[in-house]
Amino acid sequence: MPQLSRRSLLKLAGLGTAAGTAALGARGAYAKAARPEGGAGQAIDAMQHAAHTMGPVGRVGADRFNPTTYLRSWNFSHLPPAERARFYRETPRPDGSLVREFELFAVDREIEIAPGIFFPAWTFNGQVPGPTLRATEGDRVRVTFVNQGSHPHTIHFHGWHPPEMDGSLPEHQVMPGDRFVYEFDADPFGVHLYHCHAVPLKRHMHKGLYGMFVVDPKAARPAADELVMVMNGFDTNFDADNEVYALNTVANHYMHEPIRVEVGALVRMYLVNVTEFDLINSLHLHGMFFDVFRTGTSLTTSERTDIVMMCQGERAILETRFRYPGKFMFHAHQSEFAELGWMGMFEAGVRRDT
Ligand SMILES: [Cu+2]
Repeated sequence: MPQLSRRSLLKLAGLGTAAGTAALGARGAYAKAARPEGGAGQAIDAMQHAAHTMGPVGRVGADRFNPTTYLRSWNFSHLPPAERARFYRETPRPDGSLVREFELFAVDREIEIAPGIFFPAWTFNGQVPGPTLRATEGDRVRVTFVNQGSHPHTIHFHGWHPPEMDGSLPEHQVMPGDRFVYEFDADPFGVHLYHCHAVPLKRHMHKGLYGMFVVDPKAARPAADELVMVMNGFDTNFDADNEVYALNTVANHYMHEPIRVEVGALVRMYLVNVTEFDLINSLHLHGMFFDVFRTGTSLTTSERTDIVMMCQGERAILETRFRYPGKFMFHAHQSEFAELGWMGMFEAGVRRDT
């Protein structure tokens, strides 16, 4: 079988221009018949062409993992109370802090990352990224990890912890069918991550075993509309190169379902880069600037910009207020990543008090 480049694979899959154009043949014919005469009609055709040269055709099923729900969910808050209690419990301590107990399991699962493109993932709790864990500085975090997968796995948390909790050494491997309890104090505050640290690391990472770990400062940050955003990519033909890129796993999801925010309200984005195989990834937001808090470990912004670049494992908190109503595009500023799925929209609306 001839070697496929990631470009030709994507075209076959309908993500690129060739198959996408064929799939849109009927729609193109309709547009042609309906278009008005003259320059304006040509402009509309040009726009339609531009629109279908980027991004997948069709939609990904959202019944198993919905990136819109994932955005504003942490500590299993998206689950009904009884089900949530199976995976997350909190117990107050005399000093006012909490013991936060989490149940995570590794399981092999095929996930849909672009319309009709299924990826044989290794997941935490059946989803990629894994569930977002959130604690307050000084809380006790206790994570019971059960490996229901087919390979040895671990959980490696970023943050302060003793060496036996690091999940990185050969003796830390949790074999299929085994369990391990990770326990440490949440420190420092910031936006962190957790991921499997079994070898080969890049395979275990890119297969989907990662998630966000947010630690809030004891004196809470100002109230905001908070969003969990993970930049990731998928090597669908296992040639150590990504064919699909996304924010929160599903290529172009937020193009179809823009992230709704409110004009004037503080929006806080927790952003992590877990993209494997590429040295960097980035987020660029159109039409505005945002404050950057690198690793989220300071309450003072270090930078005001409209683009932030990150190595794998790097993360930041981004804060902004939308000044104007309407749609604002955001995407990786590596154009190739954007065209292969890492692109989305915000839609800012004006609140109407009723
Ligand atoms: Cu692993």
